[in-house]
Amino acid sequence: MFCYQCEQTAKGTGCDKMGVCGKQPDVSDLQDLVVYALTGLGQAAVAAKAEGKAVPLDTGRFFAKALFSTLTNVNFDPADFKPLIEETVARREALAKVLAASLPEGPATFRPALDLAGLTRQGAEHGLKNIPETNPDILSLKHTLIFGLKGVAAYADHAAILGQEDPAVYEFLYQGLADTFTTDKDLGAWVALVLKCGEVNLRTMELLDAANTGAYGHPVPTEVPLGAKAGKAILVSGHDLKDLKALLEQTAGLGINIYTHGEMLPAHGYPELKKHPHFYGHYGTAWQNQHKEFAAFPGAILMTTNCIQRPADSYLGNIFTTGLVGWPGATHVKNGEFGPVIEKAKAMPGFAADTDQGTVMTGFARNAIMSVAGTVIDAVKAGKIKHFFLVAGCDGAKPGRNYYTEFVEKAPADTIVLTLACGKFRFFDKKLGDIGGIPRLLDMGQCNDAYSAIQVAVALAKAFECGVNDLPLSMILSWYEQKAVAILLTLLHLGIKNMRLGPTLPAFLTPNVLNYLVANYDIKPISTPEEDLKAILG
Ligand code: FSO
Ligand code: SF4
Repeated sequence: MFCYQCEQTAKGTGCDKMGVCGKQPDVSDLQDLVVYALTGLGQAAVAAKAEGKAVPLDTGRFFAKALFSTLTNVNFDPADFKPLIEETVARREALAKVLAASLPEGPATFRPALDLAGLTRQGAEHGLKNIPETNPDILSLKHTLIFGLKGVAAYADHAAILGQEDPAVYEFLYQGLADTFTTDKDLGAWVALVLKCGEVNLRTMELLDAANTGAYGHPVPTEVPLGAKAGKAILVSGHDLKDLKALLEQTAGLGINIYTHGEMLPAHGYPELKKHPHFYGHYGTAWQNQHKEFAAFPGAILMTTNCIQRPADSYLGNIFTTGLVGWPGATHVKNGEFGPVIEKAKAMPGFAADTDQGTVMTGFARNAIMSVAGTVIDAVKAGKIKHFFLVAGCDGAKPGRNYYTEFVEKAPADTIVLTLACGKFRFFDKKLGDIGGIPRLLDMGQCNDAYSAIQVAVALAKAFECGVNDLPLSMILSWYEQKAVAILLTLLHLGIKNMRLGPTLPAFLTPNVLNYLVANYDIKPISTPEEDLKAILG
């Protein structure tokens, strides 16, 4: 195995014995084989387009799902990858049959082994290091593109689940993976292709925004209890709002309270979700704390997407996976049929008593912020708001991530902190007060709601008649997995400069590629909160 797709990669260079995330070598090799097989399907789809032949829309949907299953902390179950590889090849063959041209030797002619052991051996021969490329900088960009495409695939899958699709997104997924097996593009063309991935991701996040707000309404500012209510309980983690909605409907009137965990917190702001009286509160913090937090939860736990960690034996029997998530030994439920989760919650003790642990606010997505845009703009003009910080991205276990907590604590009282994704759990319950009625800490949502932040930044730039880079706005980003890579590429595509990125820089960027980003975008690693605040606020 060799994997260096996420921030916590071993020694900052790559996991090659076993994943720091818990991914076993066989799963890593099988995931590489999924990507290899998808590359072949991508080549077939590109060839079909060139011949004017249609690629079924559901092939795009499948492609996104299969790629999503290889993201960090999504699926650790080897058995789940065999059917994905077989379906990929079957779909490729169906396309190959109608093509006039024959497909090149390689991923497009690959024949999968018949059993899991054989597939694992094949996967070991088709990893990231086996992609045809002699120039290390171009190889770095090819890997960046693969990881960015994984992020796009995740958001495309979420959007498709709620009925929002754009064939152009799927076409880019096909083309992007197919291009990793070409050798005719120079460094400049590869930089352009990687930035194009950011552009396609923006479109994908736009689709997802339309999907979420179309199905559940625009989020509204909402106070969410952090304590518990006496009674039976189910905890829902991940990003999938449709699963949450289905569970809320299936538990109506049963006396079971539903709690969010991790990235599901912003779900409390959606009118069509918050209307359910038993959608109670939020439990716990970010994904890397689940061992401790899940072990103490007295009800069933449902993982809808990443980030799952190896469940401790004490709660393996209470945790359920759905969608693309998998863990060997954890019960997987399909098609929104949550009966087993509900039965487990009924059989478990639930919370014995009410506990008060305060509240947090969420629901400050673009619509909510735009509705007070006039007040915000006046406060900036009157000098009451000096600066905005977007402190956003993922959380993780590294101690260096305390930077983000301290940064928010030390941000001066005349500044506003916008946040999104699971990195917010480093400071989400801080009471930062308000500026003329505008809360100083605004939770805009999940990682995909970076779309909301971009829309707000563009609207502010318009109001102040300047570019986004000229606004009193700084981006302080934390990254962990491949959705964050896709968002970073979107910000680069938009020409955003001066971003600060941590806790460490991606291992998959070579020094030359990094230098290019520094020279053209002034992107910098985080230093200390004091130094960075001083440099930003002058
Ligand atoms: Fe976090 Fe995990 Fe949302 Fe990621 S829970 S780390 S970027 O999957 O998706 O922010
Ligand atoms: Fe290592 Fe991250 Fe890959 Fe897991 S996802 S194997 S931690 S680089």
